[in-house]
Amino acid sequence: MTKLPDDFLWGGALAAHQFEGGWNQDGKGPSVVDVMTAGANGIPRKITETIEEEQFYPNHEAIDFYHHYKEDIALFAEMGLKCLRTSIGWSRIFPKGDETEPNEAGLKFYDDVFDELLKHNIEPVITLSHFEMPLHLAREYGGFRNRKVIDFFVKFAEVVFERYKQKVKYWMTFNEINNQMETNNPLFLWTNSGVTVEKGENAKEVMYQTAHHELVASALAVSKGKEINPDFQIGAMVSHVPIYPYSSNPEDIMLAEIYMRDRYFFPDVQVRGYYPSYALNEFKREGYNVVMKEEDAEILRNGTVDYLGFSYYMSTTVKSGDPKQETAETVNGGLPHGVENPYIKASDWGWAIDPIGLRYTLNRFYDRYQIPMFIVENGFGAVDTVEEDGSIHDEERINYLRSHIDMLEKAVYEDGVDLIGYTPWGIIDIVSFTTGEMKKRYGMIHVDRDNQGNGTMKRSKKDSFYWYKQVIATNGADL
Ligand code: BGP
Repeated sequence: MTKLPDDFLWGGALAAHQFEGGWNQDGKGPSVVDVMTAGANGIPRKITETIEEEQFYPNHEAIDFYHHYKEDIALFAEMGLKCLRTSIGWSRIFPKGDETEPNEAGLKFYDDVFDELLKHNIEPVITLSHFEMPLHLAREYGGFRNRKVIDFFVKFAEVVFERYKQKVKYWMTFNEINNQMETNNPLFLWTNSGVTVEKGENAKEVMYQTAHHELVASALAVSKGKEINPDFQIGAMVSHVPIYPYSSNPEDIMLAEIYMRDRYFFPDVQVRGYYPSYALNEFKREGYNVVMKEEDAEILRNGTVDYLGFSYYMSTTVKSGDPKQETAETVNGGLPHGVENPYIKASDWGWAIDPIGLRYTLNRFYDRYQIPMFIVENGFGAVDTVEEDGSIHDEERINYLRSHIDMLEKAVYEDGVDLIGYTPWGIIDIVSFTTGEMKKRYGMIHVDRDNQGNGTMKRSKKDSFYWYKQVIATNGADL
């Protein structure tokens, strides 16, 4: 007897810019991630002004799904995936973003991909923008700082909703829309919104103004989608890293509570349809001038989402007292008061491994919002070893996924959470977002390609491929 509903959406998650390649094929324009160089563990990626000839850009070719899509989808089908989460490359459809007519070759590519998925009974779950804003909108308009970009995004959404309304039921608007809350990492505001903070500007004020335009864009897209097909299920998508208090010291408890507001701000607006009082109070207290139009409140109220999608990788912990000056992006999740949690271990990239945190997150979110939940990213980035005989024994990844699936099953079966699906991140090896590396592998399918773009692109099944196939075949009973 399984603990999950029969129609539970077992799947895998990907993002156009991290696996498609074909960055400039068939009319596609450059996106904000196409100018990001490779970094490494602890070494940030750089954002170049334009595409530089000699520079290696890991997302340009990625793993070339663009030319391997039939082979890869056949492998996903062999695993028994019920759904596949990926994104539509915004700049494949509108190369510059401000055109009036879409790029037909881009639309045709996704018609072919969705047809191939549906041929194998795999449900597409589509992210409209997964850090893939056309570079032109960032450079010429200033990204979502500029209210005009709302119209360009809604136009893009309308075109793809209309084109794929018979092929795609599950959508989400912006991937990890809340990353930009972490204003000490310029990578997030750039990839979320195509925005950079200029000298002398208040980063948080810029972020909130940008976020307001993006939240209005998300709500308008949801309303437009429901007009086009009332059966659409359109979600928000946030990155969630729960923040634990370091001790039962009330100072630590309250500090964690205050930090959690940063985690709740975006889903509060997208799920409830209005600004939370703690945010409006912050604007007033800090003197942030966030310009909102008369009609925005009604737009937000009418454009609330059907489900909450979120990524879960790790938890983080905060301790009251003097904030650490150095906020190491990984160990303490980039939080000034972040400290290591003495009860849990971390991955090679410093991401704390905490399966119970997933159950805790599901309970906190479900209790707060009372709408269906969808875990659309979860995974373990690690270095894999290809044995002499070509086999890949990725036990650590299996253990990570097994322990997290066990917890989501408890959240459904013991806690009564309404969970519609689970799509582990990087079902096939792809380019890491934060470092641009291939060696930080998440996949259950290995791709022969290294950090410098060398390799045959050969696909091979890891031990986790067979393990996950059995998990799906037994609807989560056999872990
Ligand atoms: C999330 C992104 C994904 C993915 C994931 C893993 O923030 O939504 O795009 O990249 O992080 O992160 P990384 O690839 O840096 O290991």
